[in-house]
This record gives sequence, structure tokens and C-alpha cells, in this order.
Amino acid sequence: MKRLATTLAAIAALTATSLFAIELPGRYDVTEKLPAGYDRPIEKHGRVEEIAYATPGGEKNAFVYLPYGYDEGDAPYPFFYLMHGGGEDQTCYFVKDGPSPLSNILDRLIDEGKLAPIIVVAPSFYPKERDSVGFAELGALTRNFPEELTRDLMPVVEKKYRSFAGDASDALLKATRDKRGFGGFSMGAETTWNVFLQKQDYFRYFVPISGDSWIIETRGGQTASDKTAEKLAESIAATGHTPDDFAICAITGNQDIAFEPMNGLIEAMTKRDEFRVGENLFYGLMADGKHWHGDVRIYLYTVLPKIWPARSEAE
Ligand code: FER
Repeated sequence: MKRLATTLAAIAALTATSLFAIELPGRYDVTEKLPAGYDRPIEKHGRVEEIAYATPGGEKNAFVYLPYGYDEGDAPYPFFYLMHGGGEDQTCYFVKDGPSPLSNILDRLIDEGKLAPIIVVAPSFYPKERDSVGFAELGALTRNFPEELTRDLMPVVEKKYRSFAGDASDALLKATRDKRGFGGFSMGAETTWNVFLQKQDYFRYFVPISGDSWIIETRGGQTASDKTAEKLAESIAATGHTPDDFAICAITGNQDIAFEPMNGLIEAMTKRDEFRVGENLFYGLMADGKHWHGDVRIYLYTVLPKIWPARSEAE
């Protein structure tokens, strides 16, 4: 009897707060920097592999971070897709077969019981032949990437590595959207907004870092804030979803070149019913934060454990 009562109490506790609640204030200042040495390697580390996948424009590669212990069990893992910025590639996050500051941070967060073990996939929006791509074409590339993501990359990477989507059929990828997020920095944030616009069927969590949406025009978060927010809002019902179905964890710094565009967009979003600060929209701001990967790592350190907190067996 006691056991049943305990179980019922646990269920009541679970249902009282949403299963998907994000433990962040709606608006918050990012004050915690990385602890000293946090980006150095530790013994219980994961590993980074490279995966090839076919696209209409030729074969491309993505890096895959597998957390410590991946080979031991048979449990599935949540997936987080992480996009680089303009002029960069996936090596800004990970190094093939080796440690990087970000992989070391993920290792530590997982080892310290702050972050649940997750698989992180770092692809690129650039085509195989990227030499000819100029700044003017970036918006088109990031608008096209969401289709490549769900059609070409996800079925390959989520079948090869243990995701919740089993054989990674399109139906199962959609059915497991709660176990998946997409984020990115700068033009990777722009990609993230495009994934939100097009692919809410496959993703619940969105982490745009220091970048606005260029769906109306370049830097439209600043120059066409309301129209850009309207487009984003319209995509919710247009993709068959509701404001309860997603969480956007936007984050940047007040000295970032993307601050004005991103801030303009977030303020315009908060004026709309579809976006609810503290429920489906979270906005972190770091004093003195600039447009560089040192700060990006602080933002990921801040946000990822709130989306995928480690849970003990007892919970
Ligand atoms: C932004 C400001 C700058 C932004 C992207 C950039 C997507 C990127 C500039 C570059 O790659 O040179 O608001 O949002």
C-alpha cells in the first residue's frame, strides 16, 4: 500500500509540473561563466565520430559526439543538432576522433550529473563545394538546410546511433520530436529559426544563439521585427502545432553584433499570443557577451542542462 501511495505521489508530482518544463526564468541574465579548467579533458570522456550522408549535391559529413558510456548500454539518447556560423564549419565545435573545448564541457556536465547523456550532431549548411559561396547566398543555404536535415541526415545518423526513433523512419522521427533539439550560432541561429519555421514536426527544442531570422530580409529581426515575428508565429499552426508544443531558448550578449537584430526579434515575438515568456520562450542575455565561440560555449553550458537535466533513477 505504501508503495502504491508513493507511486501515486510521484505521478502527481510529475503531472503538476509539465514534463517539458524548462527550469529557466523567462528572461534572465547569464552571470555564470565556465568554471576554471572546465573545457579541459577528463577521464570519463565521450568521443567524436564522423558520419557521411548522401545529399542531392553529393556526399557530406557531420560530426557526432557520443557521450561517455555510449558503448556499454543499449538505451536510446536524445539528439541535439548544432549548426556553425557563416564562414565556419563543424570543426568550430568538434574535432574528429579527438577532444575539443565543447566536447570536454559536455563530458564534464554529464559526469557531474548536470546534463543527461545526449548525442550532439554537428553538420554544415554549406554544400560539398563551398568555395564559390558568398555572403549573399547564405540565407538561401540556411533556408534549404532543414529539408536536407530531415530527408538526408537524420534518417542516417539516428539509425546508426541509438536515438528514440528506432529505425529512424520518417514516422518515428516525427513521433519522437520531444527527444530532439536544434540550435546554432549566428548563421546557425538563422538556420535554427528556419528549422522552427519548417520542421516543428521533428523538433521540440530550439536554441538560437546570437542570431535573428532572415526570413523577411537580412537582419530582419531589427529592420522588420513584427513581420519576422508574425512569420514565426504563423508557422506554429501552419505545421499543425500549438504554443504548448515547443520551447525556444534564445541567448546572446549585449556586446554581440547580433544583439540588436536578435533583441528586436525577441521583443516583437513577446508581443504575440503565440510566444509566452517563461513557457515556450526563454531569453538569456550576458553582459559584455560578444560574437565568438568562447561565449557560445558559455551559452551551451547554460542552456543544455535546462533542456536535458540529468535525472536520477529514483525520480
Ligand atoms: C546577425 C548578425 C550577424 C546574424 C548573423 C550575423 C543571423 C552574421 C554575420 C556573418 O556571418 O558575417 O543578427 O543573425
